Amino acid sequence: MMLVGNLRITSMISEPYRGKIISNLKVLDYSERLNVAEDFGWNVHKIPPGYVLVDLYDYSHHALSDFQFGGLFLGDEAYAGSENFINIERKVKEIFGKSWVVPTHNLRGAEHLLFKALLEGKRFFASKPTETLRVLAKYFKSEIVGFSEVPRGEIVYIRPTQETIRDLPKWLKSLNENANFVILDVSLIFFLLAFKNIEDFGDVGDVEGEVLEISRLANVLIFDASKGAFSHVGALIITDDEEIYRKFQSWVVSFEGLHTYGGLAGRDMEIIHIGLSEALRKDYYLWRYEEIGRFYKEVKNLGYDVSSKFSPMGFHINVGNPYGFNLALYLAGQVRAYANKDRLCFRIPMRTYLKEHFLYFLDVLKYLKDKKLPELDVDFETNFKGDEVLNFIPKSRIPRYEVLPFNAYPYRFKSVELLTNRTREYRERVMEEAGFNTFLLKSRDVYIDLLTDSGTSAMSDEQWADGIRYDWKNAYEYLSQAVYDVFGFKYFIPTHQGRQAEHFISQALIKPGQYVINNMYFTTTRFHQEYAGGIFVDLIIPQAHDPEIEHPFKGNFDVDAVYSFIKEKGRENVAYICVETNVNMAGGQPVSMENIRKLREIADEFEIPLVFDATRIAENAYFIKVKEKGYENKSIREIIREMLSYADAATISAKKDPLTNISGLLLVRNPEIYAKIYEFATAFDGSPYDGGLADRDLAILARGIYEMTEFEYLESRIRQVRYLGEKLTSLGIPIVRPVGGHAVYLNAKKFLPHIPQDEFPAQVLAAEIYIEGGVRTMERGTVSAGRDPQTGENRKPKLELVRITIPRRVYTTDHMEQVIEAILRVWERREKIRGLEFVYEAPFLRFFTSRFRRK
Ligand code: P70
Repeated sequence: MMLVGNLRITSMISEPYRGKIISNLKVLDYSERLNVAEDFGWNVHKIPPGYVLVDLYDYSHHALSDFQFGGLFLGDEAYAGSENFINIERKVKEIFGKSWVVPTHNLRGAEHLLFKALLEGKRFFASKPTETLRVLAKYFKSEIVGFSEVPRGEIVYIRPTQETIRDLPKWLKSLNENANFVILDVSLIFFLLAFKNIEDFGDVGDVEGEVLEISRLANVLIFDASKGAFSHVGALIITDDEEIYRKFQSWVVSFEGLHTYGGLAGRDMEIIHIGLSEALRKDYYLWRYEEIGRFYKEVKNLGYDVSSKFSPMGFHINVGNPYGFNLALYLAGQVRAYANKDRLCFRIPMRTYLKEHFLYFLDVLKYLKDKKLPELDVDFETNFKGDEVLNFIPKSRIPRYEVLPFNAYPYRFKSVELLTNRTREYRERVMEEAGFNTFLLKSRDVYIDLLTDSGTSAMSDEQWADGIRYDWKNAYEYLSQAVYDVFGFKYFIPTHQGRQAEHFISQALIKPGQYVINNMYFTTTRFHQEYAGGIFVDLIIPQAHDPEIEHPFKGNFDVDAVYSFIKEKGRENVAYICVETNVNMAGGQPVSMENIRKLREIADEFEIPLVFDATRIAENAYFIKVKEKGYENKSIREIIREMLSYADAATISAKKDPLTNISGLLLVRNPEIYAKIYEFATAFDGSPYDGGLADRDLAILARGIYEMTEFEYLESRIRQVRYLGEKLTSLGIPIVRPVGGHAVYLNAKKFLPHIPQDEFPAQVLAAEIYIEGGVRTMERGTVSAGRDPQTGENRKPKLELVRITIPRRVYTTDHMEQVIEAILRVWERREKIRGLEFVYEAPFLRFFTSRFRRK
């Protein structure tokens, strides 16, 4: 924790994972919430999760890791001798040191078998039995006895808790010495030990060693995989005693499934196998402690009567009317917890929600602090069966609540990629090995990868579903519909990437020697214009070249200059005007609708085409909506439609705004041009109906085109970028102003004024940021600009920048904090940083592969 001026950077620890697949959240209005609640008998527990924004009802809906998701497809669905089971056996032996494993469909399944094999009709001692164990004990006429003294020669069941975990080894030893038979529930053992160690000495410690030691002291272990192994189902019974194993084996086949799958799909066993490996990673426990701990502290600060401690799965508050409270939570905030007797439990799923979701939940709790709650009666008419199915009848009118604004991320993580944080010394070494070029780092050595927003988005579950569902032919039709609905174009071809679309349109429209007028430049766009024989011209407003000038539409053309240029050169000498939306190299700066309209007038007057690079058009439309007069009440889709209504053609790298990992588009108005690009597509890309892409990628793109127009999504995305930029500014760190759409650009000239451009200040700055925080950024300065072909000297661009590019739906605000911390550390020692010199200079696009050393 550190203090900077009056700005406190509180979180030096962020999620050790990033989003891989997201699930969109849908905000309902008040009357919809009322309807839903009524439809489900005013019992919030019964509401399907799809209608809930932040769902703390059940902790077992974790996000799977990407490897676990992959495991879905590695399920060996054979009836007997499954490969996945063999994997589990191996892992269990490694972790718990025991050889015999019986899988069951979940913990209840495992507890059931405990009774059949060991406990039925018997008296046994138990510490903190689960609710289901109590129910089964009744059913099997067993007697559960609590104990404070160590018994002798008895069966003893122990479910360790935070209170008992410290004494557990001692306790187990004396139970052993007194010849007891010990059944130990190890579902939460990693978490409990890790939390204990964090509390005692601030670190996770040697949990692996402790687990081995503890398991050695028990006869039978049971393990709930939905808690300890990030799974959704499944449990394991583990023992080293073959005779006991045989008992379980004979019962498992009667109640669960064969002893090598225990009522689980092969894929679920694979998820457990991979989850067991992940349980050995320490960084998650530190994060989990932080995540729950700060939510707990804030709820306590609000004055709620919280449980004395928080556990690895959550905590509870004591309230008088938990069911009424939960209903109020739903109506005011579309959130819920788990109501139980006299308490409300916050059961927190793992790797699923982001900090803002918890902050939002806190808003709702704060709002409800002294509000009247709905009074509910149980409706006994509806065949009372228990908390999860009963209906309520409101005793009186349900109070009317305000709808609190939901300004958290409008999605949650469904699958995550685990990240590895290396030590500073390690990073120092690999950065040097990579020749101080961030392009040459291995991605596995990067903690937070902000190299590009291109192809790095997390797809939604709907995108995945569409990718699987649509195949040849109907995928193309789906895409045609999306292109028409959102962009308003009938003629288009998909391309494998944006640069191929640039290739085709340049070839179709440029005659050698003609000018092409642009707003600043993008490398690939400019390359293809010049490759087609065009002469590149930049007529962006002059303010765009000054990082410090605040201008709402820094991507605008200098329209007077455009007009005079065409007038002077003659319209036959201008191929087209190329409008880049949210200009990348200027800092993600938008073009205004007014500017576009004027360009259209010029294009009409001279009869030359207007071509868009619409790669980041949704983000541009967002800025028009929030900054330009007359657009406040227009939807993003309407704004995009209007922008493109002025276009004769558009190229799109769909790896950016349209939320795909691969693909591009070329949209054209004129059927003759379409005929031309149709031919190009056939020659260079694939068929004109697929652009050389897999069919699934067409469907994924179609879905992404719709999703990118959701205002709440764009708002949360741009807010994240703005957060990073504004916080850096408040710390005095020089960036390109104002903060743009997809990235924050550090002004390296000002950051490192003592390093001349010939010694590559932006290059060295990017390298130092990696070394400090494992954060990868991209140089956009002298190295990228290359050499002047005439003089052979380094070109010295006005903008010497480091681009910090934010992938879409992947990183969290806590990650941003970590990025700020890394940059701040470099800032504090900036005067000591030296420039670089080439070790190897690549002949083309030298920024990709050149190597450097410190001067
Ligand atoms: C980036 C990427 C790609 C891009 C773009 C605009 C405004 C077209 C394209 C090309 C990737 C990149 C490319 C070259 C150098 C560095 C980085 N921009 N127009 O990171 O599209 O990549 O799909 O062929 O930004 O900004 P594609």
